[in-house]
Amino acid sequence: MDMWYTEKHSKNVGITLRVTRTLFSGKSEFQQLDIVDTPEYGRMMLLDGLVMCTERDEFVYHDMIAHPALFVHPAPKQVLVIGGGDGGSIREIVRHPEVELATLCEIDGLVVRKSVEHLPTLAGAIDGSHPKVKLHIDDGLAYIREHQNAFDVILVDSTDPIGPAVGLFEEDFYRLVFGALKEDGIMVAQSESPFYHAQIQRDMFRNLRAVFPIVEMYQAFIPTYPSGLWSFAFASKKYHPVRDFDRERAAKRDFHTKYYNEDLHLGAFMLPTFARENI
Ligand code: AG3
Repeated sequence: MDMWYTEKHSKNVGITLRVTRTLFSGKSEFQQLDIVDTPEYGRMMLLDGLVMCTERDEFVYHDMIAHPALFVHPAPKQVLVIGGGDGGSIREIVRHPEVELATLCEIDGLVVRKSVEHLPTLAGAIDGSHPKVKLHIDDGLAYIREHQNAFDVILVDSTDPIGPAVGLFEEDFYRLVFGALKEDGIMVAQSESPFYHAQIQRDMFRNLRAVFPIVEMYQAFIPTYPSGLWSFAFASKKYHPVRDFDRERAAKRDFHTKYYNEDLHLGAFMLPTFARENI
């Protein structure tokens, strides 16, 4: 049988992938979770029908959500990920030798369990065995309310602002993140597609600017996400992502990154005009 899955990106456009096998399909108390195998992109995770990651292109997203902030902050010791239950962000964070503890706060325990079972290349660091990783199955808002002034870097690895992630795009949440960061802390949040999600970006960056003194957007090319042009918000108390970037330190990193490098770090903050105008 010929099986294909389509995620609609707008009323009239979508992405369609051939699917060979369903590894898991089920509903948690928060959302529908599906993990399927595809010949072109390897295993793929969907939440409520939206592509979260594929084995073939997740390196772009996870390099880019993690490394820019971790190479700008001079001493990222305590790092928190909100969301990111597939483990890809944590996998990249623990490669930084300065990191002492990487905490994952994911609302949906099913996502973590099924990622460990079916997405081992992503979830290897969240299977409970990594000495630098702590797992909390909890609501991100509740967690940071209890952990103020605790983190050097916070990554918000959320879904689109529908379902359980709505609150992660609001000003009240950014105020809590600001408080959960130490006095020179940095937050990075995935910030949707500049091509398809202009209004979400406008609202999100307005909310961020109401809280953080430094707010910039950067981009990455992610083939399986709407339009392929994806973005991240860099919100910071002290360090600017370009002016305070230590190019030498990034160039001397002792681990391989398939997407991120010290030149791309700077290039990613250079935006096309239409994207700049969204924020
Ligand atoms: N989080 C960002 C997913 C947004 C994709 N949106 C979509 N397909 N409509 C991905 C989680 C990876 N750790």
